[in-house]
Amino acid sequence: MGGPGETQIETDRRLIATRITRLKRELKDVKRTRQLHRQARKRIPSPVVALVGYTNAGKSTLFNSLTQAKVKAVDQLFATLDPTMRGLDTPAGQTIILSDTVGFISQLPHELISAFQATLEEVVEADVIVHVRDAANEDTENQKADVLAVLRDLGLGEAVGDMLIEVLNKIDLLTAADRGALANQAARSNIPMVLVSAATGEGCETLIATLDERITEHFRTAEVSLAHDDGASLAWLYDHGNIIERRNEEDAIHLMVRMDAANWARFERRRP
Ligand SMILES: Nc1nc2c(ncn2[C@@H]2O[C@H](COP(=O)(O)OP(=O)(O)OP(=O)(O)O)[C@@H](O)[C@H]2O)c(=O)[nH]1
Ligand SMILES: [Mg+2]
Repeated sequence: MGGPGETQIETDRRLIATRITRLKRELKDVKRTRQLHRQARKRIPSPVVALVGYTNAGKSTLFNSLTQAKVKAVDQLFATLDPTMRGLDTPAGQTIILSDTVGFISQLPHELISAFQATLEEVVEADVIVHVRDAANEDTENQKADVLAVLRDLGLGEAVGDMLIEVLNKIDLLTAADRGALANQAARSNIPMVLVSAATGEGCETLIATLDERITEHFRTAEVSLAHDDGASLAWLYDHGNIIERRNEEDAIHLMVRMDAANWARFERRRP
């Protein structure tokens, strides 16, 4: 407790100040490890799926339920660096990297905003964004608006386009009628919407199938052959795509490249 004469408000202020200092320190650690594993990840040709959403929506629970019992080789790269990334093998035979993120909160204390945004760099680099929502929370629509506003601030408004998936979590807490209404809404939605319960695992298979579908549609793997003196194209491909395989042969450099559709189109335009 505080010194003699300290009022309750003063005590509260002091406790909050201590808490903010601690959170700032933790966020700095997060930022450092993320820089490290981002370098590690450059070597892994797998799409990254970021779970984003309001605080308490169930992102970490979903992260665990999607990846449990599936410890992948790629994890060895991350496990010690950052426990918030884990590999997942899908039924379609793809490996995806799931990334758990810090939840959004409205009216974040302004001292925390810049530190918080640093942790969201991860989201900007993701290939797919899964917006996890607490469908059982009465404030769920406002929370959604807040999260979408943050995504827009990150420059991820319209650009995210078809790589945004909405997950309506905690359906185990809903009445059958509410579930039915949500299922209807999901069926009419422009963006993929999946009903799940991270707690019971219900809907998780559908979610993974949806991820599989999006990623398969979006990314294409193809072989590219470059002349040995075409260093510019080579650098461009390393920058924009994932080089899965590289063979330097006498006639040319042969690459297996995985890239999204927009970048393939850009690459075609670059070629004479
Ligand atoms: N009933 C029910 N509870 C859930 C479900 N998913 C998560 N929860 C609970 O919701 C609370 C928050 O879950 P978390 O996974 O920690 O939420 P989060 O989105 O990671 O939260 P932050 O990390 O703070 O952003 C926990 O008490 C979970 O047990 C669900 O599907 N059903
Ligand atoms: Mg969490």
